[in-house]
Amino acid sequence: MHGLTRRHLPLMAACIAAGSLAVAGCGSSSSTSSGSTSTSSGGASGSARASKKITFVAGDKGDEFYITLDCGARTEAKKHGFTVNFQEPDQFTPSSQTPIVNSVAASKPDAVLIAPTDAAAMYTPIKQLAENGSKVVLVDTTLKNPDMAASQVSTDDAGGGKQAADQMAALVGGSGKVIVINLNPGVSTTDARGKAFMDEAKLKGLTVLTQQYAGTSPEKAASIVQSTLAGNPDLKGIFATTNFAQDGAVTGLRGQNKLGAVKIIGFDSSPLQVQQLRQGEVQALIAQQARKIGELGIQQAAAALAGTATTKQIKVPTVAVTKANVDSATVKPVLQVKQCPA
Ligand code: T6T
Repeated sequence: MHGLTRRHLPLMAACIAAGSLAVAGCGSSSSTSSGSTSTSSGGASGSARASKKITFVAGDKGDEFYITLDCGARTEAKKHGFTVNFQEPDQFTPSSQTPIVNSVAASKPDAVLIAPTDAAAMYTPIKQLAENGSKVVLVDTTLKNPDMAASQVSTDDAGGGKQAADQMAALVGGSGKVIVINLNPGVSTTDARGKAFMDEAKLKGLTVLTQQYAGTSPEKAASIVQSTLAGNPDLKGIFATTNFAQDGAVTGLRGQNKLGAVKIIGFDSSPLQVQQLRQGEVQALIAQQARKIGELGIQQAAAALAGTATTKQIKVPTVAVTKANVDSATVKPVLQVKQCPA
């Protein structure tokens, strides 16, 4: 979660610097009051570029994946002299994200980085952003029709799902029952992870019993695990496509005394997920390079604003993390953080 210092002080400074309360996150409107803004005078050489305002609309609040992506965006934005305003919907749902997008559209930032919470339902509000004059870069998730986007920067989610299935097959010895606990249907990233896992798991000889959706509720994920175990005490593995699902899977297995006996592979690398990996409750994590996605997102926004060529689609590879490599120099930089380093 964000601390008060990070959230409010830079926001106030940026609002004063912007000389306007109309900047998203500077006003008192409840839909934008969770925003934080950082401004840097370094990097840009006094050109018009220095005044560009970027807003990053995350998928949900307090989610360390988006916090880490925001850190990468801020680091890159500094180099261009851009400001970044961070907006977090309360829930990972179109109904929570849409009012924020509408409010951001009204404030007309130069560019918006956004992670759509639904590949279809977020089309109209995001199209409106572009029609209001903001350059749009889709980060993390994307839309079925990304026609308004200068670029889409995401993880290679299908590659990550396949990687998870390969690891699972190795962990359970090439056969046995596994399940997938997913987020919500219609989310581009997690849909791709789940599908690729199931396709590859079947090829590897595993039996995929079911894919079920727990939203962002660890409690729901825990109850999916418990009810699956009731009918399938020989369950061998769980693929959790998000941190929320992983947390619930750990709770569900703990309740049945099955931690370690049933293997868990999680997606992402939040501090809690890493702790569960270190404790041996989870056997592997498929980590995203959230910082890198933020950096690339800003680079694409900068190109769009400068009128130079953008790359329509960028896919960033995942990194497989185990207890054995979690402290290595390649893995450490991809682990998620609760707040950006000072
Ligand atoms: O896994 C991330 C993100 O990539 C996905 O699109 C939605 O869920 C998360 O935010 C969970 O941290």
